Amino acid sequence: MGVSLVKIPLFLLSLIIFGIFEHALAGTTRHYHFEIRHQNVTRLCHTKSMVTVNGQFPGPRIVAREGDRLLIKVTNHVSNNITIHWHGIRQLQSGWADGPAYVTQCPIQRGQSYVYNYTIVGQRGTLWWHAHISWLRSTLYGPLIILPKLNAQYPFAKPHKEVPIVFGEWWNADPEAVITQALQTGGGPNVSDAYTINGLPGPLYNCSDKDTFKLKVKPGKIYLLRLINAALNDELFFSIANHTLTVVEADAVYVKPFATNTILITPGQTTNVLLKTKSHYPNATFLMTARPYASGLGTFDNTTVAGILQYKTPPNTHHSAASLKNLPLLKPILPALNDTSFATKFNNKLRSLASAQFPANVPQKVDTHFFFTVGLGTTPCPQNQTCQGPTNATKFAASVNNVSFIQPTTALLQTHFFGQSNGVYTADFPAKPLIPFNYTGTPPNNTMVSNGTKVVVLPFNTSVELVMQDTSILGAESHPLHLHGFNFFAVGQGFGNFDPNKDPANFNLLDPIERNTVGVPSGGWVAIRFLADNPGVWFMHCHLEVHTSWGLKMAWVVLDGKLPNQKLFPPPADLPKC
Ligand SMILES: *[C@@H]1O[C@H](CO)[C@@H](O)[C@H](O)[C@H]1NC(C)=O
Ligand SMILES: *[C@@H]1O[C@H](CO)[C@@H](O)[C@H](O)[C@H]1NC(C)=O
Ligand SMILES: *[C@@H]1O[C@H](CO)[C@@H](O)[C@H](O)[C@H]1NC(C)=O
Ligand SMILES: *[C@@H]1O[C@H](CO)[C@@H](O)[C@H](O)[C@H]1NC(C)=O
Ligand SMILES: *[C@@H]1O[C@H](CO)[C@@H](O)[C@H](O)[C@H]1NC(C)=O
Ligand SMILES: *[C@@H]1O[C@H](CO)[C@@H](O)[C@H](O)[C@H]1NC(C)=O
Ligand SMILES: *[C@@H]1O[C@H](CO)[C@@H](O)[C@H](O)[C@H]1NC(C)=O
Ligand SMILES: *[C@@H]1O[C@H](CO)[C@@H](O)[C@H](O)[C@H]1NC(C)=O
Ligand SMILES: *[C@@H]1O[C@H](CO)[C@@H](O)[C@H](O)[C@H]1NC(C)=O
Ligand SMILES: *[C@@H]1O[C@H](CO)[C@@H](O)[C@H](O)[C@H]1NC(C)=O
Ligand SMILES: *[C@@H]1O[C@H](CO)[C@@H](O)[C@H](O)[C@H]1NC(C)=O
Ligand SMILES: *[C@@H]1O[C@H](CO)[C@@H](O)[C@H](O)[C@H]1NC(C)=O
Ligand SMILES: [Cu+2]
Repeated sequence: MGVSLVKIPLFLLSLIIFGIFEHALAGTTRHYHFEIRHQNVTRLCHTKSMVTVNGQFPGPRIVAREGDRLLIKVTNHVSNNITIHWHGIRQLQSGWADGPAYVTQCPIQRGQSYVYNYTIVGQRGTLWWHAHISWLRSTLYGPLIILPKLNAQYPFAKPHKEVPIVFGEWWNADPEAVITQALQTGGGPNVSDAYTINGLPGPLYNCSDKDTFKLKVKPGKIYLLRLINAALNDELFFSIANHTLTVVEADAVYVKPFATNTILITPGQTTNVLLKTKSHYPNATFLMTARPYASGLGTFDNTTVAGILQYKTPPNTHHSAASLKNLPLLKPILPALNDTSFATKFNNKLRSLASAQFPANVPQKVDTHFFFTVGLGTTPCPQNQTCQGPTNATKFAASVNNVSFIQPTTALLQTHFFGQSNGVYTADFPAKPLIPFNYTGTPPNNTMVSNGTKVVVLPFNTSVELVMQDTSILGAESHPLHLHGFNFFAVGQGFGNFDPNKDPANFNLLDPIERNTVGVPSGGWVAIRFLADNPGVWFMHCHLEVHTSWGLKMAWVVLDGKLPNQKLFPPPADLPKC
């Protein structure tokens, strides 16, 4: 599939560099080619021609080491406009490679190529890549694995094997048609038909037995599972029957290890867990399952994806292939679909490792405070149309501080860099709600949102504290907010309305979790801190794709600093044009 002549020498070249010169160099340059093409894929007895990278679904795995440079040439052969985002990569001074469409770049149009060029600085762990335009990430996604520097150790037992486990969401229909229709009618989009593990829905769906992910393990070993939630619209619980998982990393940051039977992972988040297999061959086969944590009122896909954990039998044992089949299949018990109490307890267990080698550099002083409401609202139904939003007379919308973001027709970063932002965006994004109300109380009568392409401008090195407050305007709901260009520390969270007089006293400034995507609790708030030390334009949005489509997004513009290493580089020559 799509093995071009150009590809082989480059591939060999990267092998040679990886194999021979890696020992000598501080960082290696790794080349990848992403050819965007259609590929027919069948799941649940439905065949779809889907947009893929290199004909693969899920897409190829990128493996690099901390300190490496990645050069990923993306060539678009399909009629959809494409951009790719490297989710969680800091992109220090390389904002042109970040990827959100119309924020850091114009899309790559059919027949065009763009080389994403960036260095991985001070990060190691599991991240992922995905398309960042419309709903194309439903099929365009894959793991981005950053190994520690050569000879560096994990701060936990060396695993016998490392296995990416990527959760996705499958529609029998074309997801692009699903969101186009939803935006037109103003109603909620049709929910997916299945969840997937590494692209496979598993045996709990009709016509899906053969599409089951199997993890074959040996007894008495430690496996590192690299969990990635690439689903579009659903936070997920995940568990393996009769096995305990030890969480060791979140969003490519080491955490204080803790054991749990079930993990919660929002879209956009990654979690590394250690799975210690049983010391002897067990008398059973085990299901691993995932299904949603759903806090909102809307309908959602409430189905369950399953994979199989199977112990490999050594040769010459009484366990024949036939007897293996007859083993009981044990199923894990997952929390209820609306178990907010589990979600809260789980999130409270996540702490930065905060060791001498991996310190938690929590900003201790704050230069600027922000308070953003996040949640759903409505826009008017156009005349002569019936709409399917609330009361049938409106369309669903979503906003931050009541501003529903309007996507520009040119990229924000370009207009910022060249001083041409006039008429493209305004720097008046509100630092707090213009009209305060009881955010988690009785909903206000007026649910209409305002709109605009508004940004916050931050001087270089501003220390930011941002409280994100869920609203109950159309029902409380957890929102996984993702910030591009930075990791942040989640220093506090709570239910109800944030109280600026009482709540900061309880902030954890010692070992809070450091990450790039955090769940704003349903009917509650989360406080984050970050240092704006990366010049560029940085998108922030809900990682529930439907909320992003409805406008739950905004951008931060971080200005250059004075020193050369505090400035954004000029754009690469092949940056796509609008
Ligand atoms: C997908 O299947 C359709 C119908 O069988 C066929 O016409 C088309 O060529 C296939 N596309 C690819 C990329 O294989
Ligand atoms: C990648 O970016 C670096 C830093 O800007 C630059 O020196 C290098 O030439 C770029 N490489 C390619 C292949 O564009
Ligand atoms: C699995 O867990 C259940 C409930 O804890 C227990 O009864 C059963 O013995 C376990 N089976 C195996 C094979 O570990
Ligand atoms: C394995 O299962 C068989 C049949 O169910 C049972 O007789 C046996 O005791 C089990 N062995 C262990 C170690 O659980
Ligand atoms: C899932 O949703 C369907 C349709 O709303 C409902 O009939 C079914 O009972 C739900 N299943 C579970 C496990 O909640
Ligand atoms: C969760 O859902 C169950 C029914 O599915 C309901 O009885 C219960 O009240 C709900 N809990 C919360 C906290 O909403
Ligand atoms: C609404 O429909 C009527 C009758 O079909 C038509 O006369 C009118 O121009 C339409 N208005 C708009 C705003 O489209
Ligand atoms: C909206 O329209 C649907 C279908 O036409 C109807 O069932 C429902 O009662 C309406 N809801 C309201 C609030 O008018
Ligand atoms: C906000 O609404 C909640 C729920 O109705 C209520 O308990 C709370 O007292 C209200 N807060 C304020 C400040 O009015
Ligand atoms: C909101 O609507 C209710 C019922 O329609 C009405 O009683 C109330 O006065 C309204 N409140 C405001 C502030 O307009
Ligand atoms: C934005 O708000 C203006 C003024 O309320 C309105 O006319 C316009 O239709 C809105 N645009 C969108 C895309 O919602
Ligand atoms: C692709 O992007 C270009 C530049 O923004 C735009 O003009 C064009 O309409 C887009 N095409 C599609 C199919 O969305
Ligand atoms: Cu959301």
